[in-house]
Amino acid sequence: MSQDQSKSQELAQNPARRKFLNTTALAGLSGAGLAAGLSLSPAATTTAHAAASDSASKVHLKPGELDEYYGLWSGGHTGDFRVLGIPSGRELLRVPCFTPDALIGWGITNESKAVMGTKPDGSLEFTVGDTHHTHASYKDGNYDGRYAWINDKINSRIARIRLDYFICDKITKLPNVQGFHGIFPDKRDPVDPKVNYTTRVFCGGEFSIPLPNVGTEDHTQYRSLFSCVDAETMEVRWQVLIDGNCDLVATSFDGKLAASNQYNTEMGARFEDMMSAERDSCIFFNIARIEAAVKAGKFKTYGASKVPVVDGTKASNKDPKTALVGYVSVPKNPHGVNASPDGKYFICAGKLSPTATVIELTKVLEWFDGKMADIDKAIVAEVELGLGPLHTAFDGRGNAYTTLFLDSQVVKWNVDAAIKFHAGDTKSQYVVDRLDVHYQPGHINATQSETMFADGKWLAVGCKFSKDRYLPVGPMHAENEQLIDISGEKMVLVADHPVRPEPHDFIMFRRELLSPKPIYQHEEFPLAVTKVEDAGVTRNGNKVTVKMASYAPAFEPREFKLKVGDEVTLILTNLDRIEDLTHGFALPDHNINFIVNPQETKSVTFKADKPGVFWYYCTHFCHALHLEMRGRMIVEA
Ligand code: CUK
Ligand code: CUA
Ligand code: CA
Repeated sequence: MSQDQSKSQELAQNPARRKFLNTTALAGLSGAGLAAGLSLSPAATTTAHAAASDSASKVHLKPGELDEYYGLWSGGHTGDFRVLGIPSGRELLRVPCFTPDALIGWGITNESKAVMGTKPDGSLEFTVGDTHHTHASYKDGNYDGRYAWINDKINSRIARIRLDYFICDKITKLPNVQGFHGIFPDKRDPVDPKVNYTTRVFCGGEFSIPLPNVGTEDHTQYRSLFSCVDAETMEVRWQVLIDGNCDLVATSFDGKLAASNQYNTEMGARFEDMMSAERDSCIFFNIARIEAAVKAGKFKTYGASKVPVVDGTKASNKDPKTALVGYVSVPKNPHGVNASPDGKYFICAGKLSPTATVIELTKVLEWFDGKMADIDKAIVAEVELGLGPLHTAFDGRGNAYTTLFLDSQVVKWNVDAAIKFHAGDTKSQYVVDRLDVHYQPGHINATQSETMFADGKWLAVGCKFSKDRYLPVGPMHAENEQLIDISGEKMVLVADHPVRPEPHDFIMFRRELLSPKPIYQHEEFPLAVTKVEDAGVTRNGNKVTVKMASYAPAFEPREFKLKVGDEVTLILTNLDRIEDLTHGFALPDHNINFIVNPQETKSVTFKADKPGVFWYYCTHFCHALHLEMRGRMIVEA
């Protein structure tokens, strides 16, 4: 064990040190220390290297071998959604949603612009995004392969990714909120036992704003809302006005509760104010009661939004028997909240407190039933783990794995042992293992961790700093996604995977849970050009429609004529039926580039604003005559 490790172990096991970060945090934050905390321990690096050799062969896939798990990753402020194979860590796909993408023509084709949202002049409303959390739809406590959702923190949008085609099909902007951060689908309906799958997605609003947002300076008037989006229609069903703010979100397996950690119960506008209280909250939403209140008309609306907003403030929810929400006290500026796969607990990571708080869900429900007067009695453990706990994953064998941002460690701890320790059994050794990671970890997840089928095989850790782990490429460093074998008692670091900055959250699940389609169906596309004979040009005044087909190695029509000033809508269907046979369509000097996958149809609309010959060509190497796959757009003056 390295010196660092034994020091943290001692800190973790010594209750007398419990509040030590609370008193030092302010001093640390104002200096450079806590912000990055980048002390590097050479001893720790050696330990990791030695242990890695045994498990390394499990990660190395032979050529042609497939990964056992899909990983769905957020892209952070690149605004995208990524698909990785695990355990290899290979990036397989990026799915654009909030930001344009030149490969597939996202933000260029009419169909993608309709999903992204446009201004009256037809240009995109937003071209930036900041994705943090991605989660997939559930059925019977496991992923069902229908959808994933991802948040855009900048513009408070939620995107849905269809997992049959791995494309974004809907984006919704949440009204009345700013800084939409945490997101989590429900896992079944709280009332209807037949609805054993996801029908809602919950969204936490992190920043508080005036309602309506009229630019008031007095921040004590600002409010945050918790939102519920319909998983199918993607419309916002309802919102809850709360005290404080929302950070991350978790949901119970019985569908009854959703929760969000709150770091700013102080409602401060500056960080000093946001960390002035010793405790903040984890806020619990009683989904059935909220929906009954909406049905009964007990709501308000704000501004232009028609979304019903119910009152979840403390003042209006004093009686547990009618309360829509309950506030459980949690120390201090908590960050991640995660649901244990046995369905019993939510675990809040303390961030500025070196603790994790374990909240028992049946006790929260007892409070809502009026059987327990003090909701804080739902806390069954509050144990020290180390410095800067952020997020927690599970192995399905009763252990939790929490990232310690400041300690640059992952700590493996046993939930039952922690509960015993909290109950007074000071001999209960809840810390099972510690592992140094490289460096400053944020999100963590284990294979199948957030399902009832957590399998305890792999743990991935999203390290925010990679420092010396890769060839230097200038001032910006790759981030370091580390893979850890958790099949044994001890954690074993097996691999570093560089990723483009900066992913936050991710999930990993068994590949059998997905069955993506190899080619598109024509029925998906109302504009499809279903056979070569349907290709051609029609004109209505200066509005021209070009119906085009691609089949290797040609486009049909091979050429078409326009007049300067024509407004052209070009519809392209890829008639090839061979899996993986993609064609591209690029048009010089008109800002047009997109691809069509087998049997897919896309369209673009543009102005023929200059005379000339413009060779449209296939960008995607498809055939021995790929370079010859081109045609002429002839624009006459
Ligand atoms: S937040 Cu990034 S490390 Cu947006 Cu999930 Cu915790
Ligand atoms: Cu079609 Cu290259
Ligand atoms: Ca706080």
